Amino acid sequence: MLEVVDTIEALRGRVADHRRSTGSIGFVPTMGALHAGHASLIERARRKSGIVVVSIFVNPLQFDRADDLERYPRPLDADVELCRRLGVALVFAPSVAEMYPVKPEFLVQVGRLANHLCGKHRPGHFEGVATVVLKLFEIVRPDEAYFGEKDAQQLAVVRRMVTDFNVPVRIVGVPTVREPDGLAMSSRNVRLNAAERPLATSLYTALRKVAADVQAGATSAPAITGQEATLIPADERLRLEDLELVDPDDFQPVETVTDPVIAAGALWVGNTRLIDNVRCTPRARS
Ligand code: PAJ
Repeated sequence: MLEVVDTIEALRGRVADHRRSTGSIGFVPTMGALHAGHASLIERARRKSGIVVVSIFVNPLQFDRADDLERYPRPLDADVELCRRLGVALVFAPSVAEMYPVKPEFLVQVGRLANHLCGKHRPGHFEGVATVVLKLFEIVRPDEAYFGEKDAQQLAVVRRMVTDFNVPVRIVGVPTVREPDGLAMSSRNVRLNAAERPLATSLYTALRKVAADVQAGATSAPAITGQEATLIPADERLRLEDLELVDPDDFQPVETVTDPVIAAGALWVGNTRLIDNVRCTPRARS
């Protein structure tokens, strides 16, 4: 039976009850507007963990633009219904006042991992993510927590944070779930209008071509990304913000590809910023 709680105290009480009866606690933090990508995290958690806790909280601390925060979809009833169908035991859906009763004086500062890509273009974003994830870990105290590879930089930040702070949780990365045409599922996709939607797939097309180039033996990152950026159609509604090859662990740009790298990109489609990434493995050297 699914339970929905909105206070930290109630959540802690219910988690403690479950821990006594069912063993391990799996945790899937989300901002709601759940789709098949979130569902795959929950299904993975259902297979591995005793019970699954899902948090639904649109975290103001990680938004750099007020309009993005305001426009973020919040279909709570549908989200709870999906969680029920997926066998989630507990949904934690706190208010902003419950999570931040006063303006926080302490934030998790992120080092080099936040210097590039989303960290560069969205100042304070990863500090906001790391801070809320650490708070949620303290509230839920999960044994395992599940994060999507869709947000590869976020996954790297969370992995490193639990290492640096000795947080006793196992982080599990889950592959990106895509629409049939390749577009990575995202809560922001609903903002794309009918004219914008077909344009949005061009980022994944470019990223896949980057991966194919690396696989075929190309090694110069600027040459590869410069070439494949041209796959983004010249359209006034599209603006490629990033197309970079980065190290999978520290997210620093790579100039010459010798080991596996992540090709990461951000594309503005109208007023919506979409991100995606693909892992690239160089051809084995003989
Ligand atoms: P949100 O964007 O709701 O994503 C919640 C989780 O779902 C993240 O781990 C994200 O990587 C994963 N996810 C999103 N789209 C996916 C897809 N297409 N395939 C697989 N996984 C996908 O990420 C956040 O929320 C927040 O930053 C949060 C971690 C909850 C902190 O506020």
